[in-house]
Formats: sequence, C-alpha cells, structure tokens
Amino acid sequence: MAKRKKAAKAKSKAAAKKTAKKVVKFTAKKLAASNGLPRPSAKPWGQAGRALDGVRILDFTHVQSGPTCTQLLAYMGADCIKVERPGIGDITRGQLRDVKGADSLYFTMLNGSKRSITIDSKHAKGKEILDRLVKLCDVLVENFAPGALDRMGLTWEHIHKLNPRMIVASVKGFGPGPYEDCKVYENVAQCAGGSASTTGFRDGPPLVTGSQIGDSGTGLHLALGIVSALYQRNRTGRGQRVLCAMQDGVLNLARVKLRDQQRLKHGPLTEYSQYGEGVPFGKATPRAGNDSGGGQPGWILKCKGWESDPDAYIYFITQAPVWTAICDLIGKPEWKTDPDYATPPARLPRLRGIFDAIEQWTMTKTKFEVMEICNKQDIPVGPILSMKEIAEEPSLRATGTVVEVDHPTRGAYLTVGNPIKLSDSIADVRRSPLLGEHTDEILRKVLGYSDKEVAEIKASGAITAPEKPTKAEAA
Ligand code: CAO
Repeated sequence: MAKRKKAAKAKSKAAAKKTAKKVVKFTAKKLAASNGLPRPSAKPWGQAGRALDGVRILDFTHVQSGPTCTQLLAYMGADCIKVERPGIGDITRGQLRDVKGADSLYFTMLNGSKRSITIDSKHAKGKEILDRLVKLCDVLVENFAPGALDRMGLTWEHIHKLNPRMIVASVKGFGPGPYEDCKVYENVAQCAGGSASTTGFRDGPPLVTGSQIGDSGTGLHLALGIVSALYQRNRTGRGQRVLCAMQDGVLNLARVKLRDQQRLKHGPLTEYSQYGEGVPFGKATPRAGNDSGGGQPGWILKCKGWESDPDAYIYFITQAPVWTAICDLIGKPEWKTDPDYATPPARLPRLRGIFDAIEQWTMTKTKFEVMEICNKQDIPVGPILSMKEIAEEPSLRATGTVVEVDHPTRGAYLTVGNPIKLSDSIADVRRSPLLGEHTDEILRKVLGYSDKEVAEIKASGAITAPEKPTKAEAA
C-alpha cells in the first residue's frame, strides 16, 4: 500500500514539474510575442501600410482649426471623409481666392489627402445618410460654433447610441465657463490664451503672431487627443468625447509666460532686457520683444543688406559655453576676462551693449555667412528666412515638408506636408478634393447604396444644391 502511495506521489510530482515547465515555456513564448502584439512585420520599412490605415474619419470640419487636425490624420493614413454643404462647401474654398473659379490655397492647403461628399445635414434624407456614416466611421471631428452639431440632431447621445465605439472630437473657442457659447477665430484665441499680451515690444500694443497657434495649434492638440482615444478604445471598446478649446491650446503653447508670471512674485525677470535697462516690472508678465524665452539671452540682429532686404537679419544667442568664441569672433577678446562681461550674471545688465557690439560684426556679413561662421564654432544662430526662401529651399522639398501637388482646376501648388516623420509610415500627401468629388463613390462603396437608392438620394435634394429658380419662376 505504502509502495503504491509512494509511486502515485512521484507520478504527480513529475506531472506538476511538466506543467510548470509548460507554463514557463508558454509565458516565454507570450513575452517573445510582446504582450499580445503581432510579430514584427518582415516587410521593408515604409511598406507595411501607414500608421492610421483602417481608421475612418467623418470629417465635419471647416475653416482652419479642424481641417488642420484631419489633414494630419489623413497624412498618417486615415480615410478622411469630409462632409460639406451642397453647392457651398467649406467657406474657405472661396476665400482669399487667387485663381478665378478654383478652390483657394486657403482650402487646398488644409484639406489634402481627404475625400469630399456633399450632404445637406438638415435634410431628412441627408440625416439618414449621416447616420449610416456614423455607424461606419471611427471618429467624428467637428469645429462648428457651439450647439451647431446638436441642432443637426447629431448629439453625443444619438451618436453614442448608433455607434458606441465612435470618438467625437471637437474644437471650440472656449471650454466650459463664461465664454463657452462664443464663436472664436484665430486672433481671438491668441488674445484670450495669453499669447498677445506677452508678444510684441514693451512700449507697443499687444501683438498677434503670424503662426496660427490658435487654429493650427489647437488642431494639433485635437489630433493627439483623437489618437489617444483610439488607443484607449483598443482596451475599453468604447468611444469618448475629445474637446480642445482654442484658449487652452494657446495657453499650453504660452506656458513659459505663465511660468514667468509666478516668478515675478520672487523678483525681477533677470533674463528680460528690461531688467538690464533698469525698467521696473509691473504686475503681469510683460512683452519681451525679441528676448529669448529661455536662460540663454538672444536678440535679432541686422545683417549685410538690411537696408533694402526686410529679412536680412539673424537671431543670435549668446549661449554661455561659447561666450569666449563669441568674444574672439566680434573682436572683443578683452570681454573674456573682464569681470563685467566674463560671467552670465555680470552680462545680464549689459545685454543691450553686448548685442550692439555683436551687431556691428553681423552687419558686415550676410545672414548665411553669419550662420556658416557661427555654426563652425557651435554658436547657436538662426537666419530670418522669408517665405520665398522657405518655398525655394531644396532640403525642405527633399524631406517632404514642402510638397508640390497638382490640382485639376488650379494647377500645381505648394503645400506643407507632414511635419511629423514616421520611419515606417510614409506620409501620403495628395491634393485636396473638389467639392463633392467623392459623393457617388462614398454612397456606393462605403455606404453600400444601390443604383436605385443613389438615384433616389440624388432626386431628394439631400446631396445637391437647391436649384436656382428660373427668371419666370422668380417673377
Ligand atoms: N448642411 C447643412 N447645414 C450645414 C452643413 C451641412 N453640411 N454644414 C454646416 N451647416 C450649418 C450648421 O449647421 C450651422 O447652422 P445653424 O447655426 O443654423 O445650426 C451653420 O452651417 C454655420 O455653422 P457655424 O456657426 O459653425 O459657422 P459660422 O461661419 O457662423 O462660424 C466659426 C464659424 C469658426 C466662428 C464657428 O464655427 C466656431 O466658433 N467654431 C468653433 C471654434 C473654431 O473652430 N474656430 C476656428 C475657426 S478657424 O479660424
């Protein structure tokens, strides 16, 4: 009996050992597969599709902020279906027109790589088509005035019921609060987000910047929100709302100025040139002209030709580690050891004089000569490049940052390609669509309408502009 018991014990011990071995093997295999991810593709880099392949976007955006976001997602591979009002389309198609009868650059440069379908969202049949699109898309992106989407019947509740996986992403001017119902354009956001009050010269009015930090900046924020929501959806299986307020987006980009606001409580902002000039600070972060925002003082200096060329300037940074090289370059070797100039704190109250001296040197060279000489010495400088120079810069063409695309009605035009470079997801930058160019294709191939149904939709007026009354009818 004892012998039998002993044998059974040994048998079960061996079985347990075998199972444990199997578990270890299984876990190792699983780990090798990297947490459930598929095996690494064996396809050559750039040939395994694009990052957002398979993501379908119902693009209800217009003007600039929303279109910036969806264009970027389209460059990343998403199928972006832009819904536009029949006969009119995105208002920017006709704004700032440079070629008669053709879509403006305002529109074409913000809507590349998308498809266009015209649907009257207030028409009963149009609503039916939109509901079908909601069921088939992953993300709805919109930047209408507050309440407009709800007035179309596309409330969050309605969308979530039709498609619980859908992500609904919106740009609004302001977040919840006293201004939530306001319509907002770029410069309103720059002013409300803290950028304008901290831009410009101390003795001048607040200034807006040419970079569209309110519109394009918020579009970029929204794109990150959408991609994050898509990633979370992989775990939760459900969509969510993504909101980016333009005021918040601008403030996020101007955060160093909120930093300075808090530093003011503890004394003057010593890196601002106003400190060296003995001008007292007020209660709020002041405008700092061309001072650099960081701890390394900088300024814009004239270069050779500045009298006739408005862009013959260079940004020059007196970075501490290369101070001695700067002194030698501008013919002030004595500043290397002079206690008034040798250390960064000693230089702070003398910055204006220092930059005047450097400018005497930069004015003897073109901005590109300054660039070449300084970079050899590791001195950080940046030429003020005009848009003409940027448009013609071969290296920007080579990297796909500036792209020339063809267009059937306006001819070739330049656009900004994807500024975010992914080594395995090569951006596909194509021309913007004509108004309603893909209506038929989307109705049939995406939504599966039959010939008969398409004919009915066309006759209903849901996808076509209302006919203009004839003279006789109007009379
Ligand atoms: N079919 C039928 N109607 C349509 C439609 C379609 N396909 N697409 C849009 N519309 C309608 C909307 O339903 C809305 O109608 P109601 O007001 O009657 O509900 C109407 O067109 C106009 O929408 P809007 O109010 O958004 O447009 P606007 O030109 O008056 O305002 C803007 C533009 C940008 C100020 C506003 O949309 C806004 O504040 N957006 C949020 C902030 C933003 O993105 N600003 C940046 C803009 S870029 O500088």
